[in-house]
Amino acid sequence: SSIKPIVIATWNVPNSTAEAWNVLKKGGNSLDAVEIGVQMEEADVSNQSVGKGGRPDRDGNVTLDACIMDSKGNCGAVVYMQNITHAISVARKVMEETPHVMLAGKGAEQFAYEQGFPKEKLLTEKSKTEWLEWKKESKYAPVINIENHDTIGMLAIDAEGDISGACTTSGMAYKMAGRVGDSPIIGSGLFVDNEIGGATATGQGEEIVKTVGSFLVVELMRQGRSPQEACEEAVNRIIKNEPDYENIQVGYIAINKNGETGGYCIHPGFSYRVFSEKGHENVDSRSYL
Ligand code: SD4
Repeated sequence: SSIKPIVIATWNVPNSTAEAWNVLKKGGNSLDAVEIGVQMEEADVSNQSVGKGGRPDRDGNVTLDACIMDSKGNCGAVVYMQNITHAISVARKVMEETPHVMLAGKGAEQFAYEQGFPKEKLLTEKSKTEWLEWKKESKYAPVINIENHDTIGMLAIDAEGDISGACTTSGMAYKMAGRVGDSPIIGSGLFVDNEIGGATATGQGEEIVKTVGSFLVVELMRQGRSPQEACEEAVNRIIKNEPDYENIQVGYIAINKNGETGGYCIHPGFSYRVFSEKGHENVDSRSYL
């Protein structure tokens, strides 16, 4: 007996999972659910790691990364995109309206305007003030402040049993200009295989990319691991490769075709939201440390 519909998301994002749940409960598909769900965080200026209000790069520019993947294996992504709040929806347009998977920078922005997205200023006064404060020392040490890490990755299974996922972020605060993380990279920040399940990631993107984390989690589930075991193995892979792991946070969440879920991270403090008929809860992820 599988649990469906169901939606899970990185971090404690009750509004986003509730929004996605509303789509699923009405019989909507998982692709719409994850898009509408993560849009909430993109529009929320109090979330300083996603969309509008996101922390800028070290030059003061807010640059967004996002990707989306559907149950048929289609995907779309935007990287290093400025001036557009809903990066996830541009990623979906890349998937549906172009022969490509990924658009970057000015090209992504230009495409977004052609698709009717409004130009918006993404740097809020709050994020600007904090950046100016940071600039006084300009200490380029992308130290993981685990509280800062609220990239949203979301996975959903609809009533038909079809799985989709979305991931969207403004990336690491005060990153180098042009830096792209894991979040828009299919297989790293997000991966969905409708036969098996899906996974998505948050935390220091470089480590996730180096281990192709979300693809790894899904492939481990294919080999018979539970979502929990698969997330643990993917984190262990980072621990093995990276002597500096105590200064790094990475978190994975996963769901399998039966609607079983799991999550694991390096440092305590990461949690994920689960919303199904059984209820709506914030689950504290188990951690390596
Ligand atoms: C990145 N994974 O760009 C993202 C960062 C993140 O909350 O998770 N921020 O590396």
